[in-house]
Amino acid sequence: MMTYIKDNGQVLVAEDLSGIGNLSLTVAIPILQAQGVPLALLPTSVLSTQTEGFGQAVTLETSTWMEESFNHWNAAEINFAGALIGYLGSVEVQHKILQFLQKKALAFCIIDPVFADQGALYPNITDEQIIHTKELLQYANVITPNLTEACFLTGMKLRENSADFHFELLTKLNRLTKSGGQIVITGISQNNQRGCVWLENGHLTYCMYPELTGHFYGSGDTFSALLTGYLWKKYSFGNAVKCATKLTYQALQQTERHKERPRKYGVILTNILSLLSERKEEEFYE
Ligand code: PXL
Repeated sequence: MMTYIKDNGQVLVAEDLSGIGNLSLTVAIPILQAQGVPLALLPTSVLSTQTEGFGQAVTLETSTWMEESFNHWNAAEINFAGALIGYLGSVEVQHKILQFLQKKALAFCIIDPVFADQGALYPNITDEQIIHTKELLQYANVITPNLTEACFLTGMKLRENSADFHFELLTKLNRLTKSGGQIVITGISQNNQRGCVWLENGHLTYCMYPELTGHFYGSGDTFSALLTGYLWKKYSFGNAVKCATKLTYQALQQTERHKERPRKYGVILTNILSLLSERKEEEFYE
């Protein structure tokens, strides 16, 4: 049986709005809407395209508008039940988010530290932004770095996947979050499978699906949005991670079937959105 949560405020979703490329807000909005989460949207920048594969994107800075929106929300007495923080394209934007988190002290705060993948930083990301990302993580009770981001955040070298390596990464990442914070590392590859790892009562736990070929832009944003929705619906952390991983896999399977469509256009969500709105996905874990 599903447990519906009493609506006690909006969930802030702070990510970029990219004109081309199904990722960030473009995937978070439909996923969270289909999960019934009340949203407060904060585009942390407006871009002509996502930053990879299309050349230099045209960027609209939104940090001044963000501050004014926070002031307006205050005046309009908008309540916040939580936040999902994703891609933040500049130090100014990070600073505005930090001020918001300091003021609100939210108990439900998911931070996806989006700044790198496949062993490298995303275009235009600076070392200074990584330092500020760490500052933000202190306010998170859930963080969802991919393996590359986990290494940058902990200063550990990317090495052969092993249980010891994953345990060490998770332990070090734990020190960066709010006390009692939970961490799930995505983009783990093992034995032709791909998925994520987290600690369940101190034990390493994996959720893996058959590896699909190639890179999927926006897969992390899809996962963090799904996870936020399930946690908001009060699934246990382990079940929320399993459901989010399963649906992310289904979205990537659908994306992969469109062989002629360049991956830089992001993730195709149509199948999982109908699963979410028909609530079929819950049969597996409830
Ligand atoms: O999916 C991560 C992401 C989010 N937002 C923007 C990006 C990327 C990855 O490249 O460019 C703007």
